[in-house]
Amino acid sequence: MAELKEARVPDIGDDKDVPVIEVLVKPGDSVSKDQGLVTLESDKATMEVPAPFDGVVREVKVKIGDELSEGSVVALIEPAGDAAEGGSKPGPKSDAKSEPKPEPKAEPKPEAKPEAKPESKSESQPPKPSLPAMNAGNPNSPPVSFDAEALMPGKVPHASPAVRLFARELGVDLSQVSGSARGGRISKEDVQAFVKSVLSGGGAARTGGGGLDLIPWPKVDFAKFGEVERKPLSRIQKLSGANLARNWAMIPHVTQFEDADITEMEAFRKRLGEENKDTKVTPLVFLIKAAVAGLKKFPAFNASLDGDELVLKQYFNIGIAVDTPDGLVVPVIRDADRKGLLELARELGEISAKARDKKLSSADMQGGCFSISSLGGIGGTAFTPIINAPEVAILGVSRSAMKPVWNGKEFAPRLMLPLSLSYDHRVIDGAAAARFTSYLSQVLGDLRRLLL
Ligand code: CAO
Repeated sequence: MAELKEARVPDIGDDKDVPVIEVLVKPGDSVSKDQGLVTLESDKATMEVPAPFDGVVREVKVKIGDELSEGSVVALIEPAGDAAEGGSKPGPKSDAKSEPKPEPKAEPKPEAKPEAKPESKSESQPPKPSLPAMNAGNPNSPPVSFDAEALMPGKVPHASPAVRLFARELGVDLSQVSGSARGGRISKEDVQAFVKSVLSGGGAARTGGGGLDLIPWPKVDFAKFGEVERKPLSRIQKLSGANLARNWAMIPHVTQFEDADITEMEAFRKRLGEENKDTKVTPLVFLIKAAVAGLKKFPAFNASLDGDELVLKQYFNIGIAVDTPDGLVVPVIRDADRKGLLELARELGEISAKARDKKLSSADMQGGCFSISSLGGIGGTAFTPIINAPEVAILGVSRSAMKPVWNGKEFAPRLMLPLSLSYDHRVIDGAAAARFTSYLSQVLGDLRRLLL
């Protein structure tokens, strides 16, 4: 066997520890130069790491979920003939977390973020030459990348460049295919299943309501009716908009409402705030604690759908929706079950500040199990939050208010907190949702229940 050479992650700009979301090759596969080996997805872009030369894959060094940075070794490839000029020799360290190559770069750095490609247009056109093709044999060449800016609902189905190419070859319109991979992403298997279903006659049923046969978005010349100003959406708005639209369209949402009596909790919160003047203790930290207790008691709420399986998580990471001037972001508080109220309050302050200063990394927003969207500081009596896929439920919190509550003898003034739990009805039944919100209400009404 000829000497094996490493395929490494090329220059991917400022991104670090970017998760692998797809492994596109396996040992024994023949690959040609620039063919995608794995797909990486940061919060900003999806990109394929290309093979630096023609050859046969002998070993794949990474798996889905590994986090890679520039220089990480992706695979060992046996080069085919002379085409191997661009390969580098295997080094002693070749795990997924291996750090960038030591040798200084002789050439000036290529553009860190390649220009966005309008994927929607390319769907029906032959594939354009990829960026690595312009930089033949250089393992530092930028990966094939399409900018997440282009991910607008209705325009671009969520799929990697390799899957897009595969679909184009089969003449499949990706907007007709449902994605079963992480976050609704369309995999090669989804395209194959779609083709099979069409060939067996199942596809015809789609026009009878199986797909989203939507009429086009209304095109209106608003200026005809009065003065207007045009303002581009921020990057965060585009990204979160695409995610929200997909989640709203794909998840059968139901929202369960409940009021929690937080009169005693509020008195305790105020005491805690007075004793810890340097820490802002808001009702949200109690909600995080109550949510964790709920997830422990009702494990289906701490789950994700993966095809025909439910992935039940044994960790308790809570996403918090944070409103920023540029749009909505959801940083994650990790291991919330192991943190006390004050620690949670401090961490909440830190991540909110980081979010508003645009300093959140993609790692800060990953790994969530369940999200809380609190509008309580602003107002409102109830709302229907959209589930943050692949989570299966989200808790909306509105503003607490003093209300007369019948205690069996008389109406007593109680501080009531409105809760709105949206859940994925494929995973959670209405009865389970009602039990979950009742439990949250009991815990918030009597915090001693957290000790049970
Ligand atoms: N009822 C009454 N008062 C509440 C409350 C509630 N449910 N929740 C918070 N408050 C109070 C707080 O105690 C605080 O009062 P003081 O200023 O007197 O201390 C005030 O409202 C402001 O709280 P806050 O918003 O700064 O802090 P928080 O911990 O409640 O929330 C954060 C933090 C980051 C979640 C919040 O600032 C935020 O961004 N919320 C918006 C989330 C959002 O946009 N969700 C919608 C998603 S769908 O589009």
